[in-house]
Amino acid sequence: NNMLVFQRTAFHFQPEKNWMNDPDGPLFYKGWYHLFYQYNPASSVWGNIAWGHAVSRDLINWEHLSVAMMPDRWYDFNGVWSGSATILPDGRLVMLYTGSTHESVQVQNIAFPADPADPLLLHWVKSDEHNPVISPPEGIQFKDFRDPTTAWHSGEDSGTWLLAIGSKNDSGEHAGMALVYRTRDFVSYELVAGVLHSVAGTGMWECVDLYPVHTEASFGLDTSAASAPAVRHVLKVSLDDDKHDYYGIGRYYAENNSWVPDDPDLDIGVGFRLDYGKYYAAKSFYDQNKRRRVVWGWSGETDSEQADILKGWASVQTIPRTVLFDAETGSNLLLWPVEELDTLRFAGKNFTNLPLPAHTVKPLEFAGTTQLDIMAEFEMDESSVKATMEADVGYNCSTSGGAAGRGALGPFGLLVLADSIRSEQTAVYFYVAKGVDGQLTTYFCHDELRSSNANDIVKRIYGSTVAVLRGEVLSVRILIDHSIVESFAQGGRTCITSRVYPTAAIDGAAKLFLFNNATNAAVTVKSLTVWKMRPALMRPLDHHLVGE
Ligand code: DQQ
Repeated sequence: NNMLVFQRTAFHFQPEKNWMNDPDGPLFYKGWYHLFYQYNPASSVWGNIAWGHAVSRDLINWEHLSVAMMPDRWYDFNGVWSGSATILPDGRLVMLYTGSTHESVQVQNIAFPADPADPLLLHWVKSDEHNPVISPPEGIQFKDFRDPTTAWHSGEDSGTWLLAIGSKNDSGEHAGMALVYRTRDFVSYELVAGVLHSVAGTGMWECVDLYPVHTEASFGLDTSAASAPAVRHVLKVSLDDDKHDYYGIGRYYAENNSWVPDDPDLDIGVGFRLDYGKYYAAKSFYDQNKRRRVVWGWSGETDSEQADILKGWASVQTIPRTVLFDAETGSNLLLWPVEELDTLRFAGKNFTNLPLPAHTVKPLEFAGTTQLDIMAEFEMDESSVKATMEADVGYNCSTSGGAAGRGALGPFGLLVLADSIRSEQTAVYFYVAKGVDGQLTTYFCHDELRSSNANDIVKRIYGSTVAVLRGEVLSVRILIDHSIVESFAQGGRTCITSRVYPTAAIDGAAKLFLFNNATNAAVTVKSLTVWKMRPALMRPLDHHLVGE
């Protein structure tokens, strides 16, 4: 089936076949980036979870390696679940992961490279002598205890490490929480009193991530970097209940085991999301090679399980994104595709000052539009903003009319993966609302409602507000890769990932359009650059290439 073949991505990470979910234990070691991932070696639906493994020189081109860890011990018989890598000061590596035991109890286990001199880290040894190293503590349900983080130095003394594990307190509040353990040798652990953080009503916390960000410098920080005036700590949590990744920015106090959000209104569950679309179980790592923090995120399928079985695969990883604190707004992160992605660009074409009056749809002349990187800047005409008299309050991307809805100052943006008659299209757009006080609020959304004519697809309208500071134009970067559309508004303040399954808008039939469905706003596309994207290398490791 042609359509199913077409959905495979060309520059996003995917195993050769079968099911994948969370990214695990990402790290840089002896010249190679390693990605492990939740993997079913036997089929394209979730189950038999093992750790798949791939390596890369640049985070974009990948060589597939053999499965790193299979569920072959009593302490991980029902799955080698998610976990993280810690690189010790002497260069040794420790992998901590959750095992679902033969009785489905969630325990934490350790594994080490069989040969630390092997840059590919091909073989992993689980510590049968010590595993499980942590079992669910008193008062915690045995299925609510998983996904250990990378460990960080506690600061107490150089030999002590701390790490967090996601859980839930079921005493009525349905509070998700992160527990912290202390260890010196990664073999024996002690539960630290209290909880790192907890939020009532959020349910089970999966794939917790805790890391420092610099508030002024544009480089990343090691997970163990000490607290300092210009350092904040990001707490990221994957909420099992609604399958979104939330983060807060705050202060971490090792001395009393607590993380406190800078703004309580932006706490986990109510504040920002790493991505507003189909994106879950993200995990970051500090890339000591390029001194940056990089986050991976899992983008699952939104077609049917039956389609996944026919395709023989399910899920992709989003393009790894660098993570920085947004010094301009002082309140959110900036996520941006790693710079290495730009090496796949070719045949760039630039358009400038394209008028986009209210109520127009314009095709963009550009052939071959299924693997693209697009950067666009929009500017609303001042006079049409001034002429908008009526206040527009309570807009919400998800419950709005999407790209077809009409407000005074939006929606406007791009239609991607569209066929010429637009029986299919995925809309990426801004919507500006003028409040009673005359202030503008900008929303950034994806409308998937017409993304496919197939009838087994979950289609949504995703999005959120995005901060636009004085003097800034509206800007968006869009990555298009067959069945995935990843967008970054205002330099990565708001990100949205969509999975789409066009049936007509494929191959040469896929087109790009600019649209403005506003009733008032006259918009100018100040500049728009489109690049075609080469496929990334993604193949089984050729041992002849290894060396150096
Ligand atoms: N996926 C893993 C768990 C984790 C969940 C199991 C999040 O460790 O909590 O495949 O997607």
